[in-house]
Amino acid sequence: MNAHLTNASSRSIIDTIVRDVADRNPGEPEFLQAVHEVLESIAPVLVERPDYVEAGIIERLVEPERQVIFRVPWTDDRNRVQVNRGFRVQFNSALGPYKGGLRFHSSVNLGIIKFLGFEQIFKNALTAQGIGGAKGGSDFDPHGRSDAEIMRFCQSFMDELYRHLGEHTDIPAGDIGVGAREIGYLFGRYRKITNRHESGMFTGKGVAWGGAEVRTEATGYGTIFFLEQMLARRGVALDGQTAVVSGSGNVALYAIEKLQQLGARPITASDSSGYIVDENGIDLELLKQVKEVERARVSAYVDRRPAARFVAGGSVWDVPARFAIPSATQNELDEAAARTLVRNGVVAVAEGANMPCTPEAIDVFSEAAVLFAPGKAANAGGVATSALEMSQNASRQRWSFSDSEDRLRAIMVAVHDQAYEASERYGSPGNYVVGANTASFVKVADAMLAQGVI
Ligand code: NDP
Ligand code: 2IT
Repeated sequence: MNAHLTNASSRSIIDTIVRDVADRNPGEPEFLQAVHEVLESIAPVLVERPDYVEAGIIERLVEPERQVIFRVPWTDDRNRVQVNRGFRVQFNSALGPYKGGLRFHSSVNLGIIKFLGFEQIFKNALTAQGIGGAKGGSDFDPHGRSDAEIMRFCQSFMDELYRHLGEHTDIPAGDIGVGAREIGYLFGRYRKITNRHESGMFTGKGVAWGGAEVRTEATGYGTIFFLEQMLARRGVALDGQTAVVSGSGNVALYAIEKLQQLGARPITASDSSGYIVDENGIDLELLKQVKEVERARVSAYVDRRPAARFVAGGSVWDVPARFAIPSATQNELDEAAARTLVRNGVVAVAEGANMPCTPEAIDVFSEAAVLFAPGKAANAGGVATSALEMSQNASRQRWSFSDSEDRLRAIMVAVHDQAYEASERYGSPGNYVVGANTASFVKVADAMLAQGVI
């Protein structure tokens, strides 16, 4: 059966599966968007590999191996009981233990966690670090909560989640709303419940207690390393050019830092209240002070930097620049924003966030021959460095900052090259969406094929 798949029959198999996924997962538009993007890319792979179709690889890939939803009750500072919902979606473990971050944000629901977990399967495959894909989180909103409230929430969250975790089973890390502070409380509670100091069951830990050098910087740095590779292939310089960056969290701050180290001039940052523009280049120490130390809104930056301006609401993509680094959240850059960027002369877009560009925006970049790096490739440096943290924990070693950064850079070069080569092999040279999706899909599919129907 299926010995000779044509392009048309391979597309029709994919269309049927996409329809089936839509029917089986109502009310989960982000998950469908992520599935659609991956499956759209892999038709040329199926033409060559009818054995994947016969083994039901795609139908199995789009169904998580395990999904956990749980109650997270906690008491706020006014002694009122609050109830949130916790999630962990263990999507695919063909390549290694489940690995992926936790997101605490009011918008979190099952569909969001499934989209993130699905993306994580392919991203993790690209890193070549032997890690499966997962994601978790809660609809808890940390904004404005005291440290004590954050701690009580994290402890209650871990009271349920711990039974599903372990260094050989499932290893979480941070994502939106989960940084060093939350990881500390989560890790501490896990230790207390299990009576084990199992360093490798969480990544993104403080460097003083088992964390890896460069993990904090890794996602932002890695995104810019990927950008550097894309530009080098086209002979475009990074040095001296302007960049618009969205977000002002972990990914955005360290994307800005690496852009500056490489001689570029990032001129924006944002949060859900609006964006700042500083034509002289962002003062990173000030921005870190505002966001990481004071945990204030991004507008506080302009109070101490009179040459900069704050725009409430609005779109940071209205600011003209050569490069765009969306680093806040999904679907933050739509078709209209993409057209504005193109009109203003953007030459490359690298996704620091997960799925920040809508499919229509990606089409605009593609038509305008703008270099485009999809998140599952461009932001893979975060999880790749998490895997380096796991290696160090397992071997009780500590690698220096510069050694770790060299390893991160080498991984990002390899991620770039794999994606580029696959884009050529499957007939879309320079299309990194096709390249990243096909290169990673083949790795996961081969592992699933070898391990039988499970
Ligand atoms: P942080 O919580 O550190 O920062 C998130 C930033 O994005 C904040 O400035 C936040 O503003 C803004 N933001 C979040 N949600 C929204 C929204 N709905 N609308 C507008 N702005 C929003 O998160 P990270 O920097 O860690 O994550 C940013 C992105 O990068 C996410 O897509 C994440 O999945 C992805 N990513 C993260 C990795 C990591 O290692 N941390 C690894 C790979 C990808 P505000 O405070 O106002 O909400
Ligand atoms: O989206 C991501 O890759 C992350 N939030 C990081 C996951 C990890 O396990 O380091």
